[in-house]
Formats: sequence, structure tokens, C-alpha cells
Amino acid sequence: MKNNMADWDIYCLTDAGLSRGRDTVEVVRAMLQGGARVIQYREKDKKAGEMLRECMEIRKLTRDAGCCFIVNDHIDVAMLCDADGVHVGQEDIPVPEVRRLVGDGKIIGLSTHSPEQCCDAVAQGADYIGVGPVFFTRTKKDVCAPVGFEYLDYVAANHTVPFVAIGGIKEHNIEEVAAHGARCCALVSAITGADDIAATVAGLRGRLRSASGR
Ligand code: 3NM
Repeated sequence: MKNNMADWDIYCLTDAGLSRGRDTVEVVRAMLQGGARVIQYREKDKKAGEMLRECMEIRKLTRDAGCCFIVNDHIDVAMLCDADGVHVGQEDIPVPEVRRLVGDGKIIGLSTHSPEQCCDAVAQGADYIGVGPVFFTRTKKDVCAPVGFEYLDYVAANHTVPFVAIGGIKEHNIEEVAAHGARCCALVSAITGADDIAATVAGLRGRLRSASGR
């Protein structure tokens, strides 16, 4: 059965380059201590062998914690470690082909940046979509200009597909993002670069949950 996406709040992602030298598995441990309900493994500069080793370990930790585990881009790694799902971008393998590989039991997430991409994602059977970048970010290379709240408002008002707001979200603006309808927010640098990752995740979860009335 697919992991309960309605339970997601702060969507945590790994990024070794923004983790101040800390080991990726240790970063994940801290995210789990902070109560993370969903974690995505997103490593752009690692070899597949290292990715698989780390993902096997993270799979065990997330399973023990009852946390959903998503792997970015690498469908083979996601399948081999029995992740709950895979997240792809607009220029990756299209959702219907990903579905043929992973089956109906896995979650497929797709990054989207415009109303057209949102409609396509829904038509193609994505289980959830990323909506962003809401604000300016340096974390993702080659991402489009910020879509601001306009696209977020559009998705919240017109679609029932679960969505994750992303891009430049920090402690100081997360309540504003929630006020625009986001029940789930993804943060990379604000979490991986924090002094105390567990406390940061716990604090963000509290802020987001109360701002979205949960
Ligand atoms: N995807 P930070 S923006 C991974 O808009 C990612 O699809 C985006 O990092 C999108 O929280 C982004 O450090 C980077 O700004 C988000």
C-alpha cells in the first residue's frame, strides 16, 4: 500500500554538498529524530554504488521510523532498495514509463513549474507534484525563475493532486507558504545546513502544522 501522503508535512531532502561535511546517513538520522514523515534522497554528485549503499541504510532507518522514503531520479536505486517511491523532473523519464517500471504500488512524484505541467502530471498519473520554485533558490541547478505564489495558488484552487511546495522556503516564510494552501513544504538548504537538524525539522513541523490548521 502506498504510504499515507496526507500525513506529510515537512518534506526533507538530502544534499551532501549543503550538509557542512556531515555524513548523509547521519543527516537522515537527525531528520528522523526531528519527526520527518517523508525524506527524499537527492544526491547529484555521487556514484550509483555509493547511492545504493546509502539508500539501503536509509531504507532501514526510515522503515523503522515509519517514514516514507523517496529516491530522486534513480529508478534503479529506488527499486533495489525498495523505496516507497521515486521523484522525477520534467526532463527525466516520463511518468507513464516510470510507472511501467515501478508498478502501481510505488509513489511517483514529478516536479512542475507551470499550470500546463501540473495538468500533464495529473493526466500522466503522478501521485504528487512538486510546485516551485516558490522563491529564489541556489540549490537546484537550471531551475526556472521563481513562480511565486501565483502557480501555488493555481494548484491549490484547481487540483486535488497532493502537492509539495518547494524552493527558497525557510523558517521565516513557511507560514506564508502554508497560508497559500501548502500542507506540505520541501526544504533543502534550511534543513541540511542547520546547526541542529533534528530541532530544525521539529520546529518547522510545528510551524507548518499549526499554520495549516492541523
Ligand atoms: N526543486 P532550497 S527548487 C530541489 O522548483 C528543488 O522544482 C525545485 O532547495 C523546484 O530549499 C529545489 O535550498 C531546491 O531552496 C530547493
